[in-house]
Amino acid sequence: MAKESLSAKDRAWDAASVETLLKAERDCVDTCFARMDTQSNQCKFGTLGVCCRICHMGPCRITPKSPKGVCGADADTIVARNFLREVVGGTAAHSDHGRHLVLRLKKVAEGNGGGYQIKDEAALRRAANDYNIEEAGRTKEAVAIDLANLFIGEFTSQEDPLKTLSLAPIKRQGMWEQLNLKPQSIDRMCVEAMHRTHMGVDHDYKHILMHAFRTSLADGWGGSRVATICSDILFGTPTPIKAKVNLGVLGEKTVNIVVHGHEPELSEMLAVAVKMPEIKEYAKNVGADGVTLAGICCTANEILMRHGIPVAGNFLQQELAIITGAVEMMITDVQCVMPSLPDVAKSYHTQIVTTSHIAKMVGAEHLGFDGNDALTSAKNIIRQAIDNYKNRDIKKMSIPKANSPMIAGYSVEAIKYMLGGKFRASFRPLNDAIMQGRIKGVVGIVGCNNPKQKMDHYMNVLTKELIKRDVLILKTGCAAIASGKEGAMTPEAALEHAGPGLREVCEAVGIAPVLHMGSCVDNTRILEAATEVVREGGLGDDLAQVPAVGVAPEWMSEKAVAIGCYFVASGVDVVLGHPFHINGSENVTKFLNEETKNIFGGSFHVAEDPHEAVTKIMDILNDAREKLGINKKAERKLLDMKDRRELNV
Ligand code: SF4
Ligand code: MSK
Repeated sequence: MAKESLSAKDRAWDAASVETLLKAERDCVDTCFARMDTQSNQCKFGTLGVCCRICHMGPCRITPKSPKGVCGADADTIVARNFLREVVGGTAAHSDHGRHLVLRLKKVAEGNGGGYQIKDEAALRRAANDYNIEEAGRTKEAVAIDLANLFIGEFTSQEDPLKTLSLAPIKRQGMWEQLNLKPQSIDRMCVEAMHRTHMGVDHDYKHILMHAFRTSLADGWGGSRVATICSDILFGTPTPIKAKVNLGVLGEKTVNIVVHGHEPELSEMLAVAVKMPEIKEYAKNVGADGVTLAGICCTANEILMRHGIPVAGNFLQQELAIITGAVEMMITDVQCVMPSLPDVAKSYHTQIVTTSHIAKMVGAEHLGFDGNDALTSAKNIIRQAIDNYKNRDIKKMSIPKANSPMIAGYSVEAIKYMLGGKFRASFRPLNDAIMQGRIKGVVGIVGCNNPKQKMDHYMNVLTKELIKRDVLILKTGCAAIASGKEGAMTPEAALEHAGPGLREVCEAVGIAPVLHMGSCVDNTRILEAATEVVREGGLGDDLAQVPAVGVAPEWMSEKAVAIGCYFVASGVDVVLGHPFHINGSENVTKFLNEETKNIFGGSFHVAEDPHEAVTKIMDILNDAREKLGINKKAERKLLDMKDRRELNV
């Protein structure tokens, strides 16, 4: 029997979404929230992870009465195999995104960039140095070709371990070596994982799960990291930038184009094209005041971070954006795009457009994006959207007012600069603040939202409670957008909500207590920041020692599973707002939620209530502080001459 329908207020946290959900009901439009009700009796075998359809003697389902599949596989093997396949899905998605950018970088360096350029030469030279590529005295193109070739090797190498692993703290690299956990290459890890999980290959659940961690490292210290590096080189390393977020960013009298997905190549060009006089003129000719380009999900985050393009919403708002009746075109690329969009759009005038050769939808128009002539492609797509403005039905239009200001653009470089200025850019002030107890630790809150939970509620309650307790928050993906909507991403928010220590630091540096670090692949920026903290000194020599925790409160995607695994394999504890599909195996659950702590220094934890998560997180941070011997608030004392003489320095 379907669950009783929830009210709009029970489904969503922010006013704009509640308002638009009510409009969806009035317009009789089906959304993922309503479909969640019809799916409320979700398969318990799937939930427990004990359904196996890997071979055609099955599908087999494990129950107390039938504890083994036809081949003899037990719950441990089946649950572990299903888990590994999820990690492969996430790793493949992030890494294929990275691959596209590597190939683009190579083309640009070879002079066939299709309108793209090396926008951030400093980022290129920094990366070259990180990988020991000679750069002094060489042209940027020559350096970029070497870097792109090295990155291609990260996907294809057969024997050598990933070179990107060398960006991790030395101690962690040694641990991976000892555990035989260094991935040979991204593609090999994914292929090997699919082989291992084929019928009749790897049956030892721990052995399978260790490969899940190895595969995830090929994501976090491979494909995702490479994606972020290439994006920074091609499109610029983000610096703090102001923008607005929520459905209220859509214009009443402008042509509204919403980009949605993950890859930044097309959206970067759209961001350039909408500013061109010929496009503005074209929009005027159809009676519009101009073009509003806005984003959903991580394509939004990419162009937000570099151009300050407004964000219309996060994952669960993709259908709602169309339901405003004000969107002329939604341009999708890859990942997190609901196949329901063309159906929703049938009730309005919105054109749904797919652009990636790997992602099409029945009911959507495919306008293949030609990366080799990107600006022309971008302009053609925008013109088609403008042509659709005449079909907007004002009677069906209702744009919520709600939108909030936010500051985004916190790359690691930008944070260093904020902390130390141009000449002394470093993480030292952050390390000092953590050591002195003004900041208790750093928590990365990442991932999606999910109609199983009230949208954004857990993320925002958790964020508020943690900043109150002097915890600095780093955010990416849809979690970052949730905080933006909540108004937590402005320096003023620090004054209002942060604890006294965190407030003091935020005021001195001029940052918000919640920092937007980018898209889902940019979770690697969080690891990069944690690595900088280790390098700076005073907080241990490995990521596992830093008072830091990762949280995925409302996650839904396989990418989140891969991200969680590479955080844990890097030594960082990860709190999940709802469990993986693993509870059908006590052994797998115990391994992931307990035993990994002894192997990596970090493990998974589940807290279905945000307040329970706060307690868990503070315990983990305090435990780390205790072990470092910094768990007392040091009094800051101004030294007089006598004190200085006694210090004998
Ligand atoms: Fe069943 Fe084994 Fe085939 Fe899975 S691999 S479907 S458990 S017979
Ligand atoms: S977009 S993976 S819903 S965070 Fe990166 Fe949001 Fe999750 Fe997609």
